[in-house]
Amino acid sequence: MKTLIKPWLIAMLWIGALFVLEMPAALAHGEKALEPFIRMRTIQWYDVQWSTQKFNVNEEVSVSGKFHVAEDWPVSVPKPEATFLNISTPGPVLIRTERYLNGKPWTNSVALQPGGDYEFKVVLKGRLPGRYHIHPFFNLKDAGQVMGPGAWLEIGGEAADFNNTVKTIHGEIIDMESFGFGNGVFWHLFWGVLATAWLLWWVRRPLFISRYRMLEAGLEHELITTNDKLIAKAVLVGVPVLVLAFNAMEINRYPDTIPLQAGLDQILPLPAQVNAGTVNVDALKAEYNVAQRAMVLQIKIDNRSQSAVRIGEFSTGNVHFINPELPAARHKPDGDAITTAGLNIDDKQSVQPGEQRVLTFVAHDAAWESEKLDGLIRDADSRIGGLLFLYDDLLGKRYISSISAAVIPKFS
Ligand SMILES: [Cu+2]
Repeated sequence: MKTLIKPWLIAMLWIGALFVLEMPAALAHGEKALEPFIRMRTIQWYDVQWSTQKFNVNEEVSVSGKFHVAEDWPVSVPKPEATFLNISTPGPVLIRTERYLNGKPWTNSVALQPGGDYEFKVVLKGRLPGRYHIHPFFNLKDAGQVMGPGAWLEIGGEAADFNNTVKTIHGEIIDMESFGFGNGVFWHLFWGVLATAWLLWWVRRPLFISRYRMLEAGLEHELITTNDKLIAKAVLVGVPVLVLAFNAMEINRYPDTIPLQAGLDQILPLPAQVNAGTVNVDALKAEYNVAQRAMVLQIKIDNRSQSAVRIGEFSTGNVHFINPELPAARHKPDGDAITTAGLNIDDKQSVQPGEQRVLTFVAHDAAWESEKLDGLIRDADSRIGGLLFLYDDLLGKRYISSISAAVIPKFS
């Protein structure tokens, strides 16, 4: 017996060890699951910053940033007519206290305009201590979630210290953690018991086969008794009366309430950026070199601004390719979005004011593969989209262009 168990034990240990080795891969939580063309050509995040990444329970943290809504919105993705900016967390580890879009308080869903730029800010409060990977993300109606850059947040302190009280419009202070909890439990139990009793009333009797036989024999009248009918009538009348009566009681008890909002907020994009019409960038073609993990993009820059500009950064799907020769482009990363110096431009000369120039840049990094963005070449919609950041040589002013092009894969 002993000799039989041993090999099994060893095999099990090996399998266990393999799972443990695989653990780092399991840390991700679906950020890369969405098709690359959706991550690259819908919501294009930039300048996303957390006010702090280490704070305590009850302390506030805010995440702010900008996003561009791609002009080249994929045809297979429903238009962003109802969208909601949310925060992805592993459970209720934070609570959201405030949310703003373009500086305006924002509670409902909003329609976004392709081509527009928006600025957001979400204020959160620490609830459960721990270390969590948190993302701002967009829920697009009928399309899914587009993740923004994630960041590790470390919440210290004690869970028991969390306090979540609000003042009602009548000045009463209530604890949001427990307010109405007993009421919620009571009504769930009440309807649960009623529904179960109704089911049991029927289920306790012989079911399908025997009833089918009686039906076949023409005895259907005996299937439903007078008691059945009486109870059915009582439920039919009793339930609506009960609902209406308790509703009337609650309205009486809380005469001034604000209903849950279900409208659509109307918030327009930021006023056309200062760069609109100043530096125009048009993507001419894109090639992805599979072996080198490099995207080669040919673009045309039309510089109508007052000073010379250079390419500083190309960002797509939360990966930032920085031109290492341009110090101005080296910015604080968006959370822990991938920032790499893998941006090479064939023509190092600045584009002069009034000049139009075609140039090619290469964005190369293993991130194309590790972020599963290279899956693009196997998609039915093999178009790339991203933001190109150009910098003014003199003032360091930044111009942002959303570019897109069809991608042709190169396998050698
Ligand atoms: Cu994450």
